[in-house]
Amino acid sequence: MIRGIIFDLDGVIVDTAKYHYLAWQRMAQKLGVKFTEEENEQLKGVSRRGSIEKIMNWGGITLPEHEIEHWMKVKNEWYLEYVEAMSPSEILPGAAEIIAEAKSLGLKISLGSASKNSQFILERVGLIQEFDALVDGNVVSASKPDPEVFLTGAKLLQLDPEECIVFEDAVAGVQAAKNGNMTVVGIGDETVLQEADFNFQSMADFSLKSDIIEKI
Ligand code: B16
Ligand code: MG
Repeated sequence: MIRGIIFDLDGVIVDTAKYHYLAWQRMAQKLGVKFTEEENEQLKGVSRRGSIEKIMNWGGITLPEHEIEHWMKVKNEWYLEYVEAMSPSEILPGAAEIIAEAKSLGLKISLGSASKNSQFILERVGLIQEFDALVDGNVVSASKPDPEVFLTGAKLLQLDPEECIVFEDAVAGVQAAKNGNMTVVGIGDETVLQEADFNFQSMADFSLKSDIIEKI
């Protein structure tokens, strides 16, 4: 029986990938390396450190540890300038409705995100009060596809993994949920997220009860 829902943040509730892109691109320009939108796609669900390591790798550069730390800090300050300006109008289509449906069904709700800025983002878009638990990059150390982020969410909701549904837009996130024995709904390109149990192009394309819960 399903008792809880765990939402990824970027790509499921809000599109912060575009702000990560602008901030990483600004850093890449300062470092004199190329960084494309296609490469940014590959950073979805990847931690901040994992992201800078990939960008250095693609650009064919290495940096000493103190410079890596410096650029992660500066990139995050630039990123937060964009987040600061976010409002509820940036909630992705359907996301608020699915959260409301989950509440009306009496389900508990957790976040399961790699971001260390998740609380601030949820505050900016006015959804923070909907969550019973927040699990993000400040709480867990292992990156997706390790299931730690989702297993911690289930634990905080006092549920078994089998009682939870995860919503994810990244391949590593779908794998993390499967590795944690949870039902996973892939949001986005079905051919990319083929390991998910259910696939929808967006959060606006289904009803939680009739399209997912009643079909498990
Ligand atoms: P931060 P998610 C992820 O969010 C993003 O998709 C990824 O691009 C970002 O690098 C990561 O969070 C860390 O974010 O720099 O804010 O700590 O999809 O796991 O909600
Ligand atoms: Mg995501």
